[in-house]
Amino acid sequence: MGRSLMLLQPAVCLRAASQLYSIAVRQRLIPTSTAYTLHFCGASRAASTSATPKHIKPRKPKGDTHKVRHFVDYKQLVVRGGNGGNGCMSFSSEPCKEWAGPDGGNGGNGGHVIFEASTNSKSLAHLKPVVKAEDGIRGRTKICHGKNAEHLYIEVPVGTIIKTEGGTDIGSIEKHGDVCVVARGGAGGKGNHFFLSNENRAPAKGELGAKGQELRVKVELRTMAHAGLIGFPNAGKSTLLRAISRARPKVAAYPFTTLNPHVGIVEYDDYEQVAVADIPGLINGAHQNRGLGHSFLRHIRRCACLLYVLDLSVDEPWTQLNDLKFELEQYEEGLSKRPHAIIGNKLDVEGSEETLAELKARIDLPVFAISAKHRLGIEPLLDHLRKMYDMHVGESF
Ligand SMILES: Nc1nc2c(ncn2[C@@H]2O[C@H](COP(=O)(O)OP(=O)(O)OP(=O)(O)O)[C@@H](O)[C@H]2O)c(=O)[nH]1
Ligand SMILES: [Mg+2]
Repeated sequence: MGRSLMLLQPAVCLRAASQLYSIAVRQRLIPTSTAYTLHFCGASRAASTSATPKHIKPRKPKGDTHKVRHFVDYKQLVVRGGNGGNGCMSFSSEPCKEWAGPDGGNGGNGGHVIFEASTNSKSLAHLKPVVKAEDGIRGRTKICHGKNAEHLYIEVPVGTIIKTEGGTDIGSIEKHGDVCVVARGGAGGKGNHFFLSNENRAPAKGELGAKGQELRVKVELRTMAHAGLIGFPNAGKSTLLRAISRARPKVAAYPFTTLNPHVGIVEYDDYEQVAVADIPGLINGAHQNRGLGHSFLRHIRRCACLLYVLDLSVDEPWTQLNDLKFELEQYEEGLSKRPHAIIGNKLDVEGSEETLAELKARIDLPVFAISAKHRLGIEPLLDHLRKMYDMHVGESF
């Protein structure tokens, strides 16, 4: 058999192999996408040798379900430690030892509520409004001590800040694996056996378990995304986020379509991921709580870089830029001066090229002219985003 195979001509072997392959594909033994996947991996490796990492298109197609998940970066919760178990008060009496003495066991300690930073957790959406750790088990007769309750560990993203209702810091969690005890469990009560002494041979007291700590806390994220899209309503922020990531914020032709921030991930061919947040539209007077007010100016504070999205289809987009910067500055001094880039959107609209030329003449910063709807001019913008990310992310802000 081996000798006969060796005698076969290479061309015949190739033909036989291709026939076998086509039979296997037809019978679905090999997925038809294999060839494509191999080609894709080759392309991405070839690209990664270039100096600036390139943006790669999402590999998985977007799902066809209409489930939209928005990003939660702030929550108020009630946190309760577990109560301690009660100590037992009991006296032992056995057939041949009638006054055997006190035998009440101690109660177990209640569990703490502990927040643990994890890189697997990205948002605070999973936190329930009331978080309670388990109670300790009560003590029993025959000196049976109650079991201590397990501590309740809750995963939160790295960079979570925990404050009391009044604003006093409880703790902040800065790196993966760090923990912060938010509410302590109560200690278990002592049983009457604990109080046995030479002076008191029949202690008739057992302690109640202590109550667990109960607090109302505010949990917030220090960083929401590496870059935030900031602009007036209808500027096309959500359309842009849809074009560059797998996120699916709602897009519609009326203002305030986006009411909660959405975060999308832009991937590069060196496997770096840059998070971009679509922040609800700002209007004049937002710093005085007009429109959606302070709640989303707060989101902007949590972005390392800002991307101002201007609408080139309006008459004077440069006034939009000044207004946006003014609002940010009124909310927090220096906020508008964070590393930023300016995007002129809706380049496809008639007359926008003249507006763009005037915009460029009026401001001394480079403008990335794009059409988010038709995905034009996206590549240079994503290259610049990566440069900003490499230069500025990690700076304290
Ligand atoms: N012609 C054109 N229309 C666009 C472009 N980008 C967005 N639009 C349209 O502008 C409208 C508003 O887009 P959105 O992405 O919802 O705007 P937004 O900035 O997220 O608005 P809010 O969520 O209300 O703040 C939609 O009708 C989009 O189809 C573009 O590049 N060209
Ligand atoms: Mg929107």
